[in-house]
Amino acid sequence: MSTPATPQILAIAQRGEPILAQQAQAVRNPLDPEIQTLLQNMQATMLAANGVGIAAPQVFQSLRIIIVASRPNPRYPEAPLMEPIAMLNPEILWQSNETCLGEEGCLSVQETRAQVARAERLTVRYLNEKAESIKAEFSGFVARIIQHEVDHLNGILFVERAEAAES
Ligand code: K2U
Ligand code: ZN
Repeated sequence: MSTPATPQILAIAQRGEPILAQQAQAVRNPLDPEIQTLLQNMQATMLAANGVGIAAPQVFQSLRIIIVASRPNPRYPEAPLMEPIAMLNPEILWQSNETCLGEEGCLSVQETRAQVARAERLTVRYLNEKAESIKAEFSGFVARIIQHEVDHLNGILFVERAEAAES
């Protein structure tokens, strides 16, 4: 009987790595054990880096997989504490016209914070780690994380969206 592998802390790609500017590929076999292992390792890596989200390209896997794991933090004390959600092949189906400005950071862009305008609410469809199709609505900080992570799947870093620093 195979014992479950211990989660690995993976190297995080830094700004300038080509993989961070690529369009990630859809996951074709969500139930493949390699995908399940990648999900474990992405979550362990995110938690070790004190992140509230992570995208597969950040750990050098050009696949459309993100993990969303909001928790209260100094910049967003009212952020909800949530069980991490793995989203395979996430698609933002709708987003509100209302946007809100908020501070973002990135595990791939050290020592940088910037104000980014994001949609306040969105509806996303994705496959969960059991390959079940889920459609759900999110708002506020969690919606912000989802937009930040989906950007990673499309080769976009938050600094490319950052509002010009207030003069
Ligand atoms: O994708 C990543 O690099 C993880 C980011 C996710 C994030 C996106 C938008 C707004 C905040 C975070 C890391 O969590 S950066 C660390 C962090 C944590 C809480 C608040 C701000 C920055
Ligand atoms: Zn990031």
